This record gives sequence, structure tokens and C-alpha cells, in this order.
Amino acid sequence: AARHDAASGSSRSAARVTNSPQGKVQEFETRILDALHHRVGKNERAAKPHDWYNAAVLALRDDIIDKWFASTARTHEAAGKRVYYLSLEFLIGRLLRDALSNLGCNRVMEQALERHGLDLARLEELEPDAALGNGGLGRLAACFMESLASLDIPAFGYGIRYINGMFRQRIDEGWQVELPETWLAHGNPWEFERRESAYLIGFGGEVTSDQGAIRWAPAEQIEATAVDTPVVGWQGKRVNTLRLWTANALDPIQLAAFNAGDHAGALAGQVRADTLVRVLYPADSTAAGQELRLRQEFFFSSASIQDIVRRHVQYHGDIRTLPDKAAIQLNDTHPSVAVAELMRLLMDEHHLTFAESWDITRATIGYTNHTLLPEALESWPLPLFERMLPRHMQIIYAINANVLREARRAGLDDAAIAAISLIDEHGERRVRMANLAFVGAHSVNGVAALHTGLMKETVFADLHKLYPTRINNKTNGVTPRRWLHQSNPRLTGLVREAIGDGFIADAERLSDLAAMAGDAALGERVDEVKRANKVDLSNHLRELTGLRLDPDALFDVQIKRIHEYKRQLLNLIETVALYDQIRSHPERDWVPRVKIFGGKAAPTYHNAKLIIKLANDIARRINSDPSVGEVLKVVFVPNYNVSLAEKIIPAADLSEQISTAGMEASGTGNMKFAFNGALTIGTLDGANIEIMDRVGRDNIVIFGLTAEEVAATRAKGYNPREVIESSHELAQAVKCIADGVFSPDEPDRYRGLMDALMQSDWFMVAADFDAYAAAQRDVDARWQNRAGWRKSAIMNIANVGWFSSDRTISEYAREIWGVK
Ligand code: B1H
Repeated sequence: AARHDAASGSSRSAARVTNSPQGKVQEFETRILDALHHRVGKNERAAKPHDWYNAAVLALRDDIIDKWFASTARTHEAAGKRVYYLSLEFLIGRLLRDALSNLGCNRVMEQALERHGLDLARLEELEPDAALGNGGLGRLAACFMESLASLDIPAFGYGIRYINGMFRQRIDEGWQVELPETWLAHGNPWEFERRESAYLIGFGGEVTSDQGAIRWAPAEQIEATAVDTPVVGWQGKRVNTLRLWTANALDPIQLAAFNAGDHAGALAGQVRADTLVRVLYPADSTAAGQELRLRQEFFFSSASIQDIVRRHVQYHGDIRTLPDKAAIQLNDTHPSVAVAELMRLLMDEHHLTFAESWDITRATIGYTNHTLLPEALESWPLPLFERMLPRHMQIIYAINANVLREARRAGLDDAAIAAISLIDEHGERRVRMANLAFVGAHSVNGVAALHTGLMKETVFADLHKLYPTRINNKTNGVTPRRWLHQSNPRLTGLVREAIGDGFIADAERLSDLAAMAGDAALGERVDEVKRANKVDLSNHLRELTGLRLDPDALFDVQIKRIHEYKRQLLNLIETVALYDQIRSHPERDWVPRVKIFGGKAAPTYHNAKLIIKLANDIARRINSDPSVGEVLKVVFVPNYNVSLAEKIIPAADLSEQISTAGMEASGTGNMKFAFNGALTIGTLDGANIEIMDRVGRDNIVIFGLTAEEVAATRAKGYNPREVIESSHELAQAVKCIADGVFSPDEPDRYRGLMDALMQSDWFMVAADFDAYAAAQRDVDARWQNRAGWRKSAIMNIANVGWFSSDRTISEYAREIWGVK
């Protein structure tokens, strides 16, 4: 009867009559077919795999939408506080597996598709990655959105719906080439455009004052329209909204101009609007500094703040209660201008005084800092800022006057006051976005303990003196759903057998494994899982690169953005040194290794692109040298992204986290690897320190200078040439690279890179080299003790539950946002 009903009725009536697993499969099968026919517009004969993918998503989406409505209704009824996470980046990746898995529909979907002769895993591969972010900062925002929904916290993410997200990386003869990624080419079944949620965003123009009433008349206006994507929490408890803004011209076409034959001119307004949301700036840890970037920042900040204020007034009436109902978190300084925009709305549109507005703004906003690198600290030339946002400039001056008055009253000296000022007066005057965010927020947090400590001592030292309770730490985390449960089903199954499945919702329950860490049978099964994952990865990499890898070798992985401070160069030079050693001593019992590299370089970052070329040159030479055979292989995986990370991390034995101490704010890849049973080789930097504290000194390989030692070494005058000359292995490897051993077609290709190492070596590659090489030999020794290695792997899995983004978000909720 169920079958008959489902086939003849709508999918809704099918939902009512089916409850058994088989009934559920039948219902999905029917819904998929219904979606294929009536929403995709194809029959089974004409349907291409992509059409089936769309149909599967649409079928599942119906369930998500129902839960979405229910979540919204619950939020309204509770009339509680909502969290708003403002971020210029959301590095989401694929959504189908995430949604299926969090809704517990994986098996059902798989079987329903099987009945149509389709393979779910294959269809999942058709979904493009939503890569609206560069690296860690953007992926953190995506993990936070998932955790907010899983913890049942009402929240919106706000960002930009970039037409072209992160570029696609092609490797041409070893060089990075950037291609546009067209993630929307086949449409996006996850999103809903909300034409009714649209706001005017002004730029330029003039500010006039009429009997005290301030009026900003922008020279240009662009409409921001909301595009919503549902974010499904664990077990579908809550579905939140990721609201991304797209841009439209008020007059998409000027008909008079068009009819007069000026076709391009008639469409210029829409082109200008499209330009705003066209691309994600592809620089990680470097401020872009271009006018278009500031336009993007204001566009999305203004639309988001207008939306938040409108929602508040609609539901709660009185704008003065905003801090009780809204917590706004700024993901780095990219949305800093939101401070001035909220002040503007409160003063100019809601007619509150400066003082009232300032209290409300600070009580509502929190700011997260993600880096201390000077090149990442945003500041805008004052003339540009004033021209684009004249009213905001006035407000920033007023805020500055207020803050500097406080600073004087607190007795700070001139140097401290100059450092606190929102305006940098050294040379060309600039607006400092970090200072604006700091003073406009009641909470300023770092993303790991070391980083937060350094914030207080360095960039924010003077602001910290003035507001000594404002800086706090929230160590980053990652969602165990995507990074363990979904990406590593084998390990998840094994852990579930051992300790039950409570760890998926509460990752700290993984600690139940610790008591079994020495269990030889468990250790062997963890090893089998790892090996199976390595076989899968080897097959995938063979398809991508043509290279055959030995799954019994140690898989040593460094995947992250290419940046000098992350020191891929340290790893590469050590690889060359190892290659040398293997050739000199072929008789030794070498541990077979596969060195896996992946990552993108900012298109204008010359040295980073050269490091990619070097990795590829080294790989080509070593992989074709029969004298090392299977003992050493080097792979550069092209186009590293979230989906590749999900395949690589479960197959890693060793996680490379080797930044110059003090420079990596947290790192989050380090956590993902540990969740999947890889051992870390790393410096005492970012969250590595906290990982060490939890997994134990015996289960992690730590080397190198501490942040303090790095600072001291630099201060006393560091001479890298001396260090290099005193280390035979290092000197040899640097010389090989500099002399063109890996670049016979262009022998001087790496001369400059190696000269810089000899002359300045800001990132202390030479200073840490010997310690790193020794640590790698320690890794070899540990690897040869199989039982010891397995135990360490289990101790990693058992002790990193604390690095779940659920824990991080709970801390934000309690200590910053004041939500349950
Ligand atoms: C991080 C950035 C970043 N820190 C500027 N800063 C950008 C800065 O486009 N820009 O202008 C883009 C990104 N990203 C990373 O944040 C840190 O380097 C990691 O250590 C940290 O784990 C991650 C998340 O907190």
C-alpha cells in the first residue's frame, strides 16, 4: 500500500505513510524520481549524472526545509539572542555528504539511488566545492556554522556570494597556473534567493547637516540581495542560515542609452554591481589593499548590519535592546567597518545619541583576531576611505576622539596614544581597521593560547593597557562530523565498536579510547584502517598524477597554503638532504616515505610560487631516480581544496606543522590530522602547543626554537650563513638546490631563493634545520617500533576531542555572546 501511495501521491503524502527503513528507501526513490521529472525536467532516459545529483539534492532538501522552518519558528517563540557571524570567507566544501550524514540518511539515499542503478559516492564527486575562502580562516567559519547548528544555537552566517571563489590551481611544468573556478556553472540546488531581503548600499557622495540632522547622500547605490543556504546540524536538531549577499544595479539596464545604441554603457551599472561580488581575493594572511576590497567589505558589512537591525526592530520593537538579542562576531578585521555602520544606523536613522549608540555597539560586537603578521593588518589610505565612506569617516573621527580622551585620562603617554589611535599618522595617513574593531568590541579574542598572549605583548600592547580585560582566548576547533565521521568512515566504525557512538556529538568522549591505547588487537585494526585509507588515496593520486605509491610507506603530509612562514622550504630542503643520505648509504634500513605536499600560493606571491616549482622539480628528480626506488617518493597534489583534504587527512601517518614559532596563530589542519590518528611533527607554535599538552610529549614530535627564542635570536643578530656552513647536511642540500641540481634546464632558478636563506632567513629555516632533521630520524625510529607508533596514534585520537569546534563555540557562547 505504501508503494502504491508513494507512487501515485505527492512526496508529502509519501512522507506520511512510510516509516520502516525499506519504506524510507522507497520514499526517497520516489522523491528523487519526482524531482528529476518535475524540477530538473528530465526523464530517466535523458538524465545525465548531474541531473541525478540535482534530483538527489532536491529530494533531500525537502526534509531540510521542513526542519529549517521549524528551527526558525522555535527561535521566534523563544525570542532569545541570535548569533551573527560576519565573515568575508566561508570555505564550505561540498554539502551533500554533510547533510546526508547529519540527517542520518546516508544508507537510505545510497539504496534509493542503487535502485536507479546509481552510485552515491560517484554522485557526491559531481558536487563542486563551495570554496568561498582561502584557508584556515574561511574553513574555521564553516566549522563554526556547523557547530552552531549542532549545538542548537540560533545563528546566521553573513558573507558574500562570490561568483568565482578560490581559483583552481593547475600545475604546468611544475608552475602554478590560476584558473577561474566556476562553482555555479551547473546551478546551485542548495541556495534560495530572497528578493524581499534586499538593502541599498551607498558609496561616495556627500554628508549634509540640516538643524543637527545628518544626511548622507551617496553618489552611488547598489542593491544587496540575500541568498540563503541551510546549514544542517548534527542529527538535524537545528537548521541555521548562511546568508550570502549578491549585488544588483538599481537600473540593470538603462533603456534610453541602449536604444540609442550604447549597449555597453546601458549595462555598465550591472557590470559594476557584478564586479563587487565577482571574486574572492586570493591572498591568505596578506591584506589586499585595493579599493574593490574595501567596497566588498562595506557592501557585505552594511547589508548584514541593516538586516540585523531590521530583524531586531521587527521582532523586538526597541532598537535599544539590541545587545540583549544580537551578538555580532567579526571574523578578523575584514568586517570592521560594521562598527561604524552600526553607529551610523543608530545615530542617523534611529536618532540615538553618540553615547547611547557607542554603548549599544560595543555591547553587541565581538572581534576575533587571526594573525599578527604585519602584512595582514588592514589599514586604508584616509583619502580613499573618506571619498568612499564620508559619513563613516566622520563617525570614526568621533570614536577616535572619544577613545583618545579615555587614553589621556588613563595617563597613557604619547607613544601609547599614537599606537592606540584609529588613524596611523606615520607618513600617509591611514585608517587602522584592527584598532577600530578593538575599540568597537566588548571582546577581542585570539585563536590559540600562545597567539592570545602575543596579542597582548605585541600589536595590541597599548590597547591592552587601556582595556585590560578585553582580550581573551578561544582556541580554535574543527567539526568532528566532517573531519572524522564523514571523511573517515572506517576509523569511525572502529571507534564506534570500541566506545559507542557518543563521540560524534561529544568528541571529548573519544578519551574512552585512552585506556585501550596499549591494546595490540585494537592497534592492529587502527593500522588496517589507515592502510585501507592509504590504498584509496594512492589510487586517487595515481589518477591525478600518474604516480604509483606504496601504501606501506610512511605517508608524510604537508597540506596548507604556501607561505614562507609555514616553511614548506624547510621540509623540501630536508627532503633533499634525506635523498642525499639515501644515495650515500643505500645499505641502511631506510623507512620508506611518501612526502605529500599540497597548497595554493597567492597569485602575486613570487616566492611561494617558486616554492611550488621547487617541490615539483624535486619530485620529478627523486621519483625518477632508480637508486632510491620505493624508499622515497615526493608528490605535489594539484589544486588542494577541502574535498582533497577529506581524502588525504585520513590517509596520513605524519602531519607537518612546522611554522616558525610565533607566526601561525593557531592552525586547524593540525587538529584534523590528530583526530585521524596521524602523529604531528611540529614546532611550539599556535595550537600545536595545546595539542602537545593533551596528547602527551611522547605522542608528538616537537623540535625547534620557541617563539621567545625566535625573538631573542633575531634581536641579537642572527647570521644564517654561519649556521648553514656549520651544518654539513644543510650546506650540502642548499648548495645542490642553488647550483641547479633540480633545475638543470635553468640552473639559476633557485639561486636567489637560496641566497636569501644565506643572507637574511627571516623565517629561521637554517636555525631550525638540524633539529628538524633529527626529529625526522626520531620519526623513523618510532615508525619502526610498530606497537609504539600505533599506541601513539590511538593516544592522539583519544586526546584531541577538546579540539572539537563544539567546545570552541560553547566557549564563545558562554563567555562572549551570552547565549545558552
Ligand atoms: C588566518 C588570515 C587571513 N589568519 C587576511 N589570517 C586575509 C588574513 O584575505 N585576507 O586579507 C585572509 C586570511 N588567515 C588563519 O586563521 C591563521 O593563519 C591560522 O593560523 C588560523 O588557524 C586560522 C583560523 O583562525
